[in-house]
Amino acid sequence: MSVERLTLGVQKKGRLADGGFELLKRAGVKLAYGRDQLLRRAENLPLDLMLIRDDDIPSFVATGACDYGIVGENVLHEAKHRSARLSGLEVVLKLGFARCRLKLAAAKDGNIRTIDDLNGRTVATSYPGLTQAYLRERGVEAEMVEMGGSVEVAPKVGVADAICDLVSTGATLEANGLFAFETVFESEAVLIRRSERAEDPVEDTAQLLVQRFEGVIASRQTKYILLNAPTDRIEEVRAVLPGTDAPTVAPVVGREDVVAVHAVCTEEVFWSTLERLKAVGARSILVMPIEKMMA
Ligand code: PRT
Ligand code: ZN
Repeated sequence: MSVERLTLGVQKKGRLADGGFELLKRAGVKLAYGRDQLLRRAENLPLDLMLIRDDDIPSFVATGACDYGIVGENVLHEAKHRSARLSGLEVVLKLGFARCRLKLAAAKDGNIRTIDDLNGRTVATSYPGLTQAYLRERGVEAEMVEMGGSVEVAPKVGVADAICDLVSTGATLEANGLFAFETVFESEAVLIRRSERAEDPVEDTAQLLVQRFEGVIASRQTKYILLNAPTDRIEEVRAVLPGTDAPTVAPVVGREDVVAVHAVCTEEVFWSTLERLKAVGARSILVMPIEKMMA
């Protein structure tokens, strides 16, 4: 019996594509070479990627053209505001990349300082649903001016009084003389599917993929630390190690006063962490990335 193939909607080109392909690669998905512009076949799993624009991913998943999709939460929620048909989509997993914030911003030298100043004003955005809902919840009535891109130029050219746009580093706002005064929505890439999935023929592949994605996400921030510590200061060393509950302590041949410590740290290890470890007597400290993890 042939296994049903899972179709995963992925952005064809852009920020979500970059992170999505990296995630799939780290999850062990090998893509077969192909000329097809729309479908890419995985050669080692019953999985096909459908390469489309990120804005189309929610409706492709909702209609069943794709079983699952990788999309920004911003696009997912905006789509839900626009169409009741898309309310049956659910987030399976947060993927931890393409993080950004949808922010209200206005000219630094203008007279808009807070969201209350937006009453009776115009706001340029590619996210009118999210923006309008946020403002209405706070009792602010503003008119949305929908734009497909280059939203940051709207105040300068007189298209709108303020903007609501995605921000990651803030450099675009800065370059256009704008300042952000309110965060409307926080977003990252997510894996989505339809919530109603009676007798799902791709369930096994989906479970395997989700488990591997979880492993990749966990291993991204997890580090393996090796160090030598004075035997009588082991508790102090342990207190400094971030996000570890039970480090392994092993003897060092020929040394009574020193032990070797191995620990998996689930939190970020900073240079300052190493400096604090050194201050409590740790030496020969190594921090190594973890390639794969499975609980
Ligand atoms: O062609 P297609 O429709 O598929 O691509 P797209 O142009 O719509 O998407 P793309 O690749 O730009 O973004 C896809 C998704 O990435 C978005 O929906 C978000 O979920 C996420 N993302 C994360 C961002 C950003 N960060 C981001 N900084 N999307 C856009 N930006 C833009 C923003 O609109 C602004 O113009 O980058 C500029 C601001 O960046 P900073 O660093 O200057 O603050
Ligand atoms: Zn798009």
